[in-house]
Amino acid sequence: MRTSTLLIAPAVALGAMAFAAGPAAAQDGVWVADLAPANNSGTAGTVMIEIYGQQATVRMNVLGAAEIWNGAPFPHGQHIHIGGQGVCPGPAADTDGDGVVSSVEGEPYAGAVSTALTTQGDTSPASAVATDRFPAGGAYTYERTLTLDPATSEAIGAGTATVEVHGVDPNKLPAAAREKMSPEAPSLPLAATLPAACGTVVASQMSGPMPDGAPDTGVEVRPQTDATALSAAAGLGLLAAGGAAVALMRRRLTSRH
Ligand SMILES: [Cu+2]
Repeated sequence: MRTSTLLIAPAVALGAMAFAAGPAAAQDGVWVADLAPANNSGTAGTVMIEIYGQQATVRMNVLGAAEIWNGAPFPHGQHIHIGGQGVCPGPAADTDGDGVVSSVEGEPYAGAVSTALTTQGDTSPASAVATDRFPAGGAYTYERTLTLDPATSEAIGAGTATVEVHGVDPNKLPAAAREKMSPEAPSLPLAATLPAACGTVVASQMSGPMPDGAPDTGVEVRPQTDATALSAAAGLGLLAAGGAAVALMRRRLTSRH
């Protein structure tokens, strides 16, 4: 990744300059999260959240996720969580001793759902378990531009927001957890909503939040172009699998809709 980071440096610098050109909200800029496996899932991923005003473009690349659920691609609920400490829960959060940390047990650490990163329609917490409107399968990319509510923007700026991907292969769970039902969706097995990967949302080192007191040059600030964002993504390792593979995954994802 070192080589590609060097190669994209000029493009990233251009993106940073675009953000520095005028007044902007404190959260305007590029935010990222590295998703680490939770609950023995083997799931990992990267998240980039590009905020401009109330609009946010969320890009995700998730690998190693549970593949099949009831003979169909396993749907993966994914959310921005706020209201906690902005950290991912460790094993000590397993208060009922079933060997896994549910979303409810993890809430004091990672927070509660504030934004459902659905593929279409509503993105409010009401869609937290809308299993028919989330990405599915063992590996996927996600991209959507949505409106962030002010509390979520503030939490991102304060470093207390996390992103979680849910849904773990039941075979990877301890016996005590395998047969349980989900605390947040009683009609679903616990495995369907269990956190599979989690990461804290932090400012991208390539294009962080605005410093205070930036001069107003009168130049209109525009969101980064896709090309710039993709270049930044390459630097993060988002495209580690190669542009062709990501393009293929994206085609698969969009062909379902
Ligand atoms: Cu979640």
